[in-house]
Amino acid sequence: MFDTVPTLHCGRHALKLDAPKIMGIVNVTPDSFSDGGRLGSSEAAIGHALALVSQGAHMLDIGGESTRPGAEPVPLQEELDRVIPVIEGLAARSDVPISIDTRHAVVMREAVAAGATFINDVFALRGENALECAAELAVPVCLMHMAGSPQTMQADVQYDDVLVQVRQFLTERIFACEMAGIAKKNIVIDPGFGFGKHLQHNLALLANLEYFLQLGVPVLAGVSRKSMIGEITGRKTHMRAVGSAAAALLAAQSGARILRVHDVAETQDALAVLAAVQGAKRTDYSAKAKPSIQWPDDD
Ligand code: 7PM
Repeated sequence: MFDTVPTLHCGRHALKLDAPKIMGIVNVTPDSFSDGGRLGSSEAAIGHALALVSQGAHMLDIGGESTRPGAEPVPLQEELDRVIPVIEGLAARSDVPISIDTRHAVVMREAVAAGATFINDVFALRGENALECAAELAVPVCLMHMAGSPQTMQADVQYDDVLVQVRQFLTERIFACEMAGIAKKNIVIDPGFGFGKHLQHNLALLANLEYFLQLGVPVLAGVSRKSMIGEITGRKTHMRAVGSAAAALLAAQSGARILRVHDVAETQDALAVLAAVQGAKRTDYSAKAKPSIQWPDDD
């Protein structure tokens, strides 16, 4: 799909996507690291993020939870107060690219000033000034598909063909980015598992993820602990690590280059198995080749 190995240039880091890379999720919300004070929760988030790096995360995604399905919008200043101290702390104390998960241009700008070098926008830069802002910041961006808005998306989910429609949307957003001056080498796409999708849609996307490789930009997949994993396994959020790693592995096998996950160690092990098996792949043999042994007919 790519003439050369796609490489994302995130500030001083060159993220070579020859093998799938792990993006560790760091939610900076009052409930995720609640030990009272603001400073304490920043420190807790930083500690968690550094633990993810030690488990093998190749990058970190910092989110102030304004983009979650069904979430009420968080005031801009609140989002900034949550994420900026964490980005500053991690920029000083970690050596992996830091992604900012936001749909607000102001947050993108402040986050990049604080040390973020990747923008993860579940709204695919459709927010006010977001396209212009991302073009100016000139860092790689992830464009995610979402049907509707975070408040409405699960309300009335209908697709004639989820694959065609999600790919069409992403094609249009890539075009809009290029028109705004964002280089194609700085674009990553994501079908947006769980965002305005039911299980059948999520499964269709995961089963046919190759369909998105034709767009010629790296694919990011985020299936970690999502309701689709819960529906398949019958498990509650914190018991979904194995199901999530299995789903991440399938995404990787279908060509996803970045896996956005909570359970970094488990995903790392799953990817190690994939790499080992891929390394033993014989290219001189194919299932279509004529077998050298002729089996006798059954008759
Ligand atoms: C509640 C429900 C909390 C869902 C958090 C979530 C993605 C993302 C999220 C994704 C990209 C989560 C989601 N999901 N960004 N942000 N792709 N690019 O599971 O799939 O973290 S929020």
